[in-house]
Amino acid sequence: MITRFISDLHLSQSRPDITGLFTDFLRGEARESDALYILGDLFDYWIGDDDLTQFHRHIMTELRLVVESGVPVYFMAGNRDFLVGDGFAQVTGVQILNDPTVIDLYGTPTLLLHGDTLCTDDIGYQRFRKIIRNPLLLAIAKRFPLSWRRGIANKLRAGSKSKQPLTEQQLKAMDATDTAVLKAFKRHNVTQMIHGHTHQPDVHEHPLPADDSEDNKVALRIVLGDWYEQGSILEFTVDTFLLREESLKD
Ligand SMILES: [Mn+2]
Repeated sequence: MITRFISDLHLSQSRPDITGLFTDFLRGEARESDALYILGDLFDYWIGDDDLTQFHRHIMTELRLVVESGVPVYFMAGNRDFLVGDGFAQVTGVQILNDPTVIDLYGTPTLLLHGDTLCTDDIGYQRFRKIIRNPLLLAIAKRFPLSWRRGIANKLRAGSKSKQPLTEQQLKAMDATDTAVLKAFKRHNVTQMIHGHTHQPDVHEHPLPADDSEDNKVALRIVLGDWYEQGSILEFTVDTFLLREESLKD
């Protein structure tokens, strides 16, 4: 059987092609999974579980059907959809995971993160994250009227370049740093990590500091791709894995 991981779909009403690819995935191979993990930025913006647009209802129904087919679906918030909450979980049956979480992936302890906490060179972003993820501020923000939150989201969105492919320099500045990656491996005592956020799908091998008792070990870090010009799916089985793309239909 297969456990599947996806992230950074940035679903929005303005991209029916991506939404279509995702719903095809949910109606098809997702239902033949041991579990489906969504590691953040499923939505381009999520301003609260009370923002029940027709588009959001559609996505929630599709997720519910996967859960009802018997496949556990897990969601970890990204920087775009950290306001996904209990209301979303109740309607969809999706289980919310904290960032970070360690799971047992076919016998290997595996660290799951959205990935933004690893991008420590992006100092401006880390400062912004600290402010917007402050629990007190979040509690207040959730009480803002929906129309206010929509206004704020639209402003943030207009100022964001997420709709454009990033330059190589921008990508490097927002990539995970080796220091943060090694720290995370150590802190959680794992040698396998899966995350998204950087939109740079790849498989990295990180040599770990030498250990007296054993030979030098290597830790595996798999970075999921975004769903912008294609889909990106990580498939894990008991003995192997495959990070693959799914083409958009013409
Ligand atoms: Mn992100």
